[in-house]
Amino acid sequence: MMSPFQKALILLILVFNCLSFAKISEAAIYYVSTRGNDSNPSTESLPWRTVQKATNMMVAGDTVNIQAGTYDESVVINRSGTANSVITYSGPGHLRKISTVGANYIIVDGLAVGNPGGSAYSGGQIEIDADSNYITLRNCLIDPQQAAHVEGVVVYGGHDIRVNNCIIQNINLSTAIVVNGFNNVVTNSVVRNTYDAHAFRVWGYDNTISYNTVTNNLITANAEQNHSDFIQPFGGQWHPEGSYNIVGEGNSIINTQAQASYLSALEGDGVDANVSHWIFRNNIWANVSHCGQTRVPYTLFYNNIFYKVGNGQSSASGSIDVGVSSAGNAAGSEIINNIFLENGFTPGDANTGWYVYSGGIDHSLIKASNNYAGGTNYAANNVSEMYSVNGGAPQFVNLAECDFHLLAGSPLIDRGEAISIFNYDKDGTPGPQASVWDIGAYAYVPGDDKTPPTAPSGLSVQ
Ligand SMILES: [Ca+2]
Repeated sequence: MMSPFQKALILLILVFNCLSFAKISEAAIYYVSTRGNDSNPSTESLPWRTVQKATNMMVAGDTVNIQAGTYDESVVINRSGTANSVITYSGPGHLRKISTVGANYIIVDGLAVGNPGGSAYSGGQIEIDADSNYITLRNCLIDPQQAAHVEGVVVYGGHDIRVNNCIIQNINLSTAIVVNGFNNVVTNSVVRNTYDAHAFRVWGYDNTISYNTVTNNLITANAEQNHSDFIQPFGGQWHPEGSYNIVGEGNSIINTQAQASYLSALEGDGVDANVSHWIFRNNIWANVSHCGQTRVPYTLFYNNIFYKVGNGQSSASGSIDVGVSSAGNAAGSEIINNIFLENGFTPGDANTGWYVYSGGIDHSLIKASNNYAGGTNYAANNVSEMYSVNGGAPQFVNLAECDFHLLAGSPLIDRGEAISIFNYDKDGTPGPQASVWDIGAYAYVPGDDKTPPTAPSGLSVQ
């Protein structure tokens, strides 16, 4: 029988042990260098040689600093951090490939990733498996150096994946970023210099593609792919999980040969996956050679700008083709508060200089209103828009530089319809300004239009 004193002593020892245990789990910082050795202690002066050594050793809270140089490694990350103690892989080193397998709470920051050995292989340069969640890729350069059929980043199905401020380039006959799963975001990144490749393919649900720049997506003469898109989902036998509640917002797709979009609900055997409810808002498509299309129910286009989209088509087209075909039916779609200027095969054509309906889609199932179409005729193509602005100069700050902010005298100010599901413009300016929405991706902010001020008069020197 223990005395009260003995019991208290044992309790005290237990508490002390717990505190001691907590104290020893401090985060470590490791170093990897091309001049290192994996039997080193991994200090800055005595670093490891391989990133995989770090991958095998790190626990929650640890960081590895991968120093400059090329590491001919395809690293597999399969150990997890926690919500409060992530595992961080920090650059600037250059790896061949990174895969996560069942890993959570990982940050990959400032690395270059892609094929440094020059040999091609299938898959992506960064692959995040379906059992990996809470993964952040940021400030990375992802470059397969035109190796055919190699993707940049592939998210196979996890959630809470973030790709932020990365550059993905030199993608050939593949896709720069593939997203599946849910609650995943690709933002503030650049996709550039691709060859017969798509910038984005997106499946799953509640995923967001925002504030990215897509430019110089080239279509070569001997492409084995018949098209190249800014963004594409499809259903059918290959993707029965579908693609729905997807948001594309604030992106700039500029100076590129790709299609503006290519949204089809059905492909392959016609399995009816749920591909629907896509939202495009506050995006700019400018100097995009090929038009977009949607065959997806409830594709919502709000406050976008389409300028010189589809000028490279070989036949009549507009900027976006909203219709019905074997690929699906865009019934329920909405086209509101957008700008259409000089689009299509013949940009001045009254029928095709803006958006078009195709396949005999029932116009009454589409809501189109409050759009601006420059120099074209809204009475054409059997479309009658309510509250539109048809023709006249839109008065942008600098059209030649694709600065689509509105000048004070623009006829697009206060001509938009209030949209309930978001309330900001491409700059993040809360909208509507002055209580009434404007047409286009930028809300007019009084006094912020760069209009040369009127010279003051009536002043005198005292
Ligand atoms: Ca306004």
